[in-house]
Formats: sequence, C-alpha cells, structure tokens
Amino acid sequence: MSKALDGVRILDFTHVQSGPTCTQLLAWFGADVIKVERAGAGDITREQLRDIPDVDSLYFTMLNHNKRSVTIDTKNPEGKQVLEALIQKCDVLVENFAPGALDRMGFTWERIQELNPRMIVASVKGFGPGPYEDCKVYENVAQCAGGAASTTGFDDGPPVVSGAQIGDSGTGLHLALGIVTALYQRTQTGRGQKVLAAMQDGVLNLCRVKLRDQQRLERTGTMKEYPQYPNGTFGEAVPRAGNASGGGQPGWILKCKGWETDPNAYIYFITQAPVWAKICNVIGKEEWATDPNYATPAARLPHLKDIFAEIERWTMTKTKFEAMQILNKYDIPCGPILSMKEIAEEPSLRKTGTIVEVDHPTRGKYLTVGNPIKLSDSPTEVKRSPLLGEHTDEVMTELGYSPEQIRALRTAGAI
Ligand code: CAO
Repeated sequence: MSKALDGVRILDFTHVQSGPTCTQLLAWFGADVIKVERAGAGDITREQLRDIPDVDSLYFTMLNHNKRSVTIDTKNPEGKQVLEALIQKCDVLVENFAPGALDRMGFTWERIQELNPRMIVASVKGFGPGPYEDCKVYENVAQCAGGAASTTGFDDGPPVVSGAQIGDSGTGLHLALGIVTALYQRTQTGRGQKVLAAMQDGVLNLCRVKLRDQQRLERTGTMKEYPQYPNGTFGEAVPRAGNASGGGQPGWILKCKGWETDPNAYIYFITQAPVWAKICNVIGKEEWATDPNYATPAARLPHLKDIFAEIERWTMTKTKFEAMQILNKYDIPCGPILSMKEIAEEPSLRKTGTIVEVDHPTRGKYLTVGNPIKLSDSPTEVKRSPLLGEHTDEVMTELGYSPEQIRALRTAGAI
C-alpha cells in the first residue's frame, strides 16, 4: 500500500529528541528521511543512557525509526558539497541545532534558497525572537519557560516538570504539522518557506487552559474548581492545582485497594455533572443526589474535598481495575493510573501498533512506541533505526557519486 508522504525527501539534520520526533513521524508517514550525522560520533543520543555497552541507546533507537543514516562532515569543504547536493535533491531540511549553527556552517536561508528555491527549512529552537533567542534549550527549560512547571505540582510544594516530554516531543509534533502545511502551500506557490517551532511556544500552546485561568483569576479573584477554593488563598498568578481537572468537570486522583504497597494503585475520578446521581448510588450516598448542598455542580464546588474523600472511601475497597469496571457500567468517566510496566504489557496497545517490538542487529529485541496517529490509507510499519552511516554509500550513489569518488571523500574525512 502506498504511504501518505511517498516521494517526499527529508534532509534530516536533527539530533537529540525534539527534531528526531518530528522526522520520525514524517518517516512513518512514508517520507524518505536521510539523517545526516557527524562521522565517528553521530547523534549524541546514540551513546547517552546506554543499557548495553557499545550499542545504540534506546534513547536513539526509539526516536529514529524508518530513517537512513549518512555521515557527512559539513564543515569540511568537500563534505559541504555533498550537503549541497542533498539540499538540491530534498524537499525539506529539518534542523534543531543551537541558534546560528546552520548559518555558521555556511547554510543560510539565502544560500539554501539559491540551491533549491522549493526547499522548506524547518527548525526547532528553544525560544522565538526576543531576549532569549540565542539560548540553547533542553526539555525542562522549555517546560519552565512555557508555563507548565509553574502550574504543575501541589500548592504547598515547588514547581514540578512533567514526565511527558511536552517541550521536546511536543514541539516535534508542532513542527511536523508546520512542515506538511508548508508542503501543501508549496503545491500552490511552488516556493519553499521557513517553518519555526519554538519550544517555549509549543509548551505554552499545550498550557493554553492555564492562560485562560490567568485571565479568569484576574477578573474574578478566584477559581472555584481549584483545590485552593474555598479555604485557601489565591495570589496574582495561576497557582498549582494538584490533580484538579483542567476542564469544567471536577476530578481528582483517588487511592484504590493496595495503595499502601503499590505506588500506582490509584484512579482518576471525574464527578461529571450528568452522572452525579449514579455516582451517589455507587458510593452509597444516595441522599446527595437531592440534597441542595450537593445536588448541583455549583453547590458541590465548596465541598469538593469532602466529596472526593467520600468517593475515595469507596475506591479504596476496589482495585483500580475493579473500580473501572463498575464505573464504566454507569458511564462515569474515570481512568486507572497505569505504570509503564502495565502499559508495556498491555495486549490491546500491542494489537493497535501503539507499542511495537522491534528487532535490532546489535541490540536485539526492544519495545518502542509506534505511530500514535493512525491513517487508514497509510499504515505505519515501524522499522529499526539505522546504524551510524549505514546508508552513506547508498545515498551517495543515488546522488551520482561513483565508488571511487566515495572512497576518496571517505579518505579526505568528508563523509
Ligand atoms: N558536521 C560538522 N559539524 C556538525 C555536524 C556535522 N555533521 N553536525 C553538527 N555539527 C556542529 C554544528 O555545526 C555546531 O557547531 P558550531 O557550534 O561550531 O556552530 C556543533 O556541531 C554543535 O551543535 P549544537 O550547538 O546544536 O549542539 P550542542 O550539543 O552544543 O547543543 C542543544 C544541543 C540541543 C542544546 C542545541 O542544539 C539546541 O539548543 N537546539 C535547539 C533547541 C532544541 O532542539 N532543544 C531540544 C533538544 S532535545 O532535548
């Protein structure tokens, strides 16, 4: 079956996590992704957090599936010529170097346009134009600067970063959308363009509801669904809301049977208004369905802590899966807190290709997260990540270099 991005060639100049997330998605959708790495070293993540000596790390393999790897020293004059040939042949150049690195290499936007006016140049940077535009940025810096850390955690504790890599992988997702949009616009204009996804902007986009709350707080001085209401105080900025739901339906994380020994014996429970009477029945508080202090969402807001304490008395008598089964029968929205171990072993995720087992020539079998976006006419087959420089000769041959020229470039240290 054909793939959605068949025929699209990506010059993948990305490293670490944010850029590779983007190009891996494009590869899963069928683009030919040619990853350019420095000979001898490669993407720094190949050797980071290794669990097997001298073998590409899981960090690298899990972010670089379905790509080809070529080694080019792009600071070597002959290596530069190879990169120029690739720029002429590809549709998109994706990079996430430190600000200015591509220019310092000699590949300014103007130079790239000269070589290929249809080229789309897509970049991840830590910050957009402004006071921090020259800064190098990693995941947690973006989470802090994008508003996520100040709004995550409990009110009596420090800011907390999330386990979800919203700065890196989140920005990679944003960039991928920018690229396919620019490819679509190119079909009308015939021209390439620059695509920028700044990590601060990407995180802030994912924290949109917190900027909503900032403005509500400024207008009304309080936010009734936050755990600080009615007994705590609100300051000038949106406080950390613990496990309160970000939407209009109050929710909280509650203990389940076994919580004393299992750190993940918890359930997320949402007191959705339309099923309030059913919740009251399930937990044995039938009188709350008609009691004026509990019967309406507005009446319940000052009592949320007591309500969740009462529901927890019920959830603690059930395992998280037993509770799920009972609550689902009544359409009460809830979700188990799943550990990574439980997720890795979940058969339904294997079946849909969301968790995939991949075989690698030096590592052997490992698990990865497959493509979370499923297209009915462009199914994803997850193929192992390339070894460093595995496709250098193949790609050089496609560019028209002869075996002798390839040998000479290798001897000169250009590839
Ligand atoms: N041949 C020759 N030189 C190469 C090369 C190649 N194939 N590939 C990279 N280089 C060079 C670059 O040109 C750069 O050289 P200069 O410093 O002389 O310009 C050098 O390698 C280092 O690049 P870098 O500064 O991007 O790398 P770093 O490890 O110091 O910084 C990071 C890493 C991620 C902090 C930085 O790249 C960055 O801020 N990127 C943008 C934001 C981002 O994507 N962050 C998320 C990363 S995922 O957590």
